[in-house]
Amino acid sequence: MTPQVVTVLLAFGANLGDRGETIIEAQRELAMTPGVTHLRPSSLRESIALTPSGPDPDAPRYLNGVALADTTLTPHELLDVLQRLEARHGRVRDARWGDRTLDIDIITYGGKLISDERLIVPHPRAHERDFVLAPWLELDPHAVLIGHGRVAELLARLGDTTRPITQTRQAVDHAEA
Ligand code: A4P
Ligand code: MG
Repeated sequence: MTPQVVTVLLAFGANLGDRGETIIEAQRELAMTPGVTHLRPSSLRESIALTPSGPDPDAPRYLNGVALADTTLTPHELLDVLQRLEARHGRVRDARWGDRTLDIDIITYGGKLISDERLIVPHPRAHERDFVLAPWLELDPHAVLIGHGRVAELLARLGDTTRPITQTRQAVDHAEA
């Protein structure tokens, strides 16, 4: 039986090290991962670090972006791949929402709702994050976040504090595994 192909939205964030290089390299590796095809990355934007006590202008700034991709991996297989990529790029898990070289979250997995001890999808905080919604809107002006509505309206309500970076849009090899 042919495995089902699902379109997913992944969010990338980094505020330590060479942030842009790390994200682009991780996207390249992901595009070459068996079971992942047609990775379509957004541009990267700079954002103020959001910490458990609110935005912190003194913390290292983040680069954030998202990518759509098609996958035949199950949600948990995909999470395993993403966590291996984070580890390979020096991610250390200490404080919640702490500074990091690379964070990759699953924002949506097709139209599926998932809630277990490892995975909550759609990502429970995506609707309140301009650094997720703004690049998503760039990729898909008609995007809808399950349970919250149109991404354009969510972002308009929230306001967009992210800043585009001047660096030209990253080229990711659309390597088909
Ligand atoms: N997990 C559950 N659902 C998911 C999902 N949909 N995608 C679990 C990925 N992982 C998911 O994540 C903790 C656990 O969440 C994982 O082991 C996985 O099983 P983590 O990456 O180890 O830790 P974290 O990222 O610190 O925790 P959390 O609560 O997921 O944080 P967020 O909500 O991702 O926020 N500020 C700016 N400007 N830009 C950012 O990108 N990111 C964060 C992290 C905070 N502040 C930020 C940014
Ligand atoms: Mg995370």
